[in-house]
Amino acid sequence: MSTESNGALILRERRGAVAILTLNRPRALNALSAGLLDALDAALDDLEGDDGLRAVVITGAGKAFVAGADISEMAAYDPILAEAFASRGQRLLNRLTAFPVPVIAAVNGFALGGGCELAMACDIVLAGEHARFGQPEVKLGVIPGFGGTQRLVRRVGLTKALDLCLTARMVGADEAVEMGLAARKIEGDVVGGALAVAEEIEANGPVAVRLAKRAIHENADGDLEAGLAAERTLFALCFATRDQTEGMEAFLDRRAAHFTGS
Ligand code: CO8
Repeated sequence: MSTESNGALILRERRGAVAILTLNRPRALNALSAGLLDALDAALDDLEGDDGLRAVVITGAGKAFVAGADISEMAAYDPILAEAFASRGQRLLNRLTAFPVPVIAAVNGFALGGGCELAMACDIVLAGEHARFGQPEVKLGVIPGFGGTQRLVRRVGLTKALDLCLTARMVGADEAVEMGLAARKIEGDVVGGALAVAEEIEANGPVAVRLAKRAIHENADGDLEAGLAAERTLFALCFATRDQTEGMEAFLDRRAAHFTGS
């Protein structure tokens, strides 16, 4: 627990079916303190049971997305506290990956260490013009602890993951997109860009979107046969939904589909 008040650590905004969570410790470049991790967990608790929710956008206040775990808190850790903090962060980031609706990282600035790890735990990473990604932990004499050594390999492959984690160099939006760390570069307002991406998602069948996210994440690390079997099951499940009937009828009638998410 932290002595910080959780109240203002995350700004919450609702735009129709999309929730925007703004990490709000700009004077510390939104560094992930224990209090900020608690506040993010609490925000997810509140959003999780919300049936009208179609996507979540996560961004940072000020010039950073998140400049990493809070170094002033970590400096005094012993191995026991470090393990507990890494577990805490990993559980929270796993929660984002497993979150029922798509989570979009609108990376407005520095996304370093735990910030890069947070972005990678999201489904779609959007890089604003000022985005700077990196895993600079080795500069501090430590290694990534919120999943960076694992998720970065899965996102960009061994060659680039080793490059970033061993040199601690930062990459901008263009290079992040080129290496597959970010899905798209957004010129101008990155949160506006994220809302536009959320709108693209909202136009699709809500149950299908959830199941597609699940099929991809749950089997990303397994073998192909197990993944294909899981995909078949979820594909079949779509045929128990009104959204499937509506989506296919609308296509055949040459009209827009009106999905109900059921
Ligand atoms: N933690 C705490 N405070 C931070 C952090 C941070 N990660 N990053 C920046 N700040 C603070 C600075 O101390 C400064 O505070 P103050 O004004 O009180 O001195 C304020 O934010 C502004 O920062 P700068 O003056 O340094 O701003 P610049 O624009 O000059 O530089 C940088 C921006 C390049 C982003 C620079 O701040 C920087 O290098 N920050 C640290 C980045 C970093 O190393 N991140 C990795 C941290 S380790 C990590 O994330 C591991 C995750 C897993 C941990 C699990 C293990 C237990």
